[in-house]
Amino acid sequence: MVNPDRFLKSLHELRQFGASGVGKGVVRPAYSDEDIAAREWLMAQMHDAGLSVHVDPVGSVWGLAEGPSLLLGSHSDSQPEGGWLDGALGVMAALEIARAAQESGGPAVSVVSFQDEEGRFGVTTGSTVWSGKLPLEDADKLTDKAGVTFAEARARMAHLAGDFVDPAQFTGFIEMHIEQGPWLDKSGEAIGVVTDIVGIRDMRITFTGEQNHAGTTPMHLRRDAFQGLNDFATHINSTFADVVTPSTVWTIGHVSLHPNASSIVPGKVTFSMQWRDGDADRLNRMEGIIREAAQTVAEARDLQLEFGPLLGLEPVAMDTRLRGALADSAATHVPDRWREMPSGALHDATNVAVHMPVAMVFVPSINGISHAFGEDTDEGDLVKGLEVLAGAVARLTN
Ligand code: HGY
Ligand code: MN
Ligand code: MN
Repeated sequence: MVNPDRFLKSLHELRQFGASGVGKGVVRPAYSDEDIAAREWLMAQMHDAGLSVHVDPVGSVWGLAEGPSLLLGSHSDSQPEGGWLDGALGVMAALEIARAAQESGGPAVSVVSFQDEEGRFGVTTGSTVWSGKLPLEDADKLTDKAGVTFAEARARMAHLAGDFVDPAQFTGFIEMHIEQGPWLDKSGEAIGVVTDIVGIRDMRITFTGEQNHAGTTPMHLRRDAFQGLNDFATHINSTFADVVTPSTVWTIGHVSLHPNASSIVPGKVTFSMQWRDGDADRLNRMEGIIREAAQTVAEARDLQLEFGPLLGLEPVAMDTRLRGALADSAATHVPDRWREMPSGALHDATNVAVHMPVAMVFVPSINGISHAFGEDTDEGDLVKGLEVLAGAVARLTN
């Protein structure tokens, strides 16, 4: 039997690593001191749960049961400004189910916390490398926004690291997560059983113009990198209209403007361009629009244009059997208060699907807030999620 109090206590304990001081916010980006300390704490918890503890070369932390096992988990790194549940919930639910399994003599449940799910370096970097989609040598060259390489960052965990874990020992993977959107909260439902996870593309774009004096440079002679970005954003917003659906999303979330001073015409801007959709064809068509829009703007404003590497993940459908076990369990624990739904957020499950059947279960996010300090979920709903997950594990392992 899972112990809801012990599960909630563990979640609150994990929150202390990088607690932001604003609400239940957390600042625990991958490979920060707080992230590494949290991972060391998690290793001790896994050990106490009778699991064999292992850290892989990228810093993902594994608690392995003996023999073939069902894998549960998520990630424990956070966004630069994140909440206490994004990722942490799936790892702590997994840990609680593993502890309960140890107390009752089964079933075999392993636990994972993947590293850099939140993409300080790539997109779900730790699980992407483990899946084999991204060779470690290529990942090592990725840089964060400050220019630190992935190789340098993961070296901070080298004293803990062993080899990659063999996926053949796992019979499937289930990731519990907060919804991070508004639908369950709005409808008053407690559980979402995920049907599929959207795909994503992510690319850095740089416009280089000419840095100059903001008082003396006539408007028609400027090669202003910021104005290039402004034109680009307006251009794609109108051109996408012919291609997108109401569930397509795109975001320019990070902008680095040089030299970022009031009295200087900016000479350079590097920004992130990210887009997501459930249809891989649409993602490709959007890429075409983005490249063309950037080219058009660069020519019109006499800017140099540079595209960074295109990172991405394909849309993935959840496994029917695992998803069915979650649906059965939800129908038992919260009859009439659950639904099937797609995931607009990315998850490690997308990468794990390369190796084994995967499924996901959501609990509501209050007001649909996530990737922000205000992220929260009613504790009653967290416990419902744990019970639905435990019920699915029992159905799959009996
Ligand atoms: O961005 C995402 O969807 C994930 O939370 N990293
Ligand atoms: Mn997450
Ligand atoms: Mn996230």
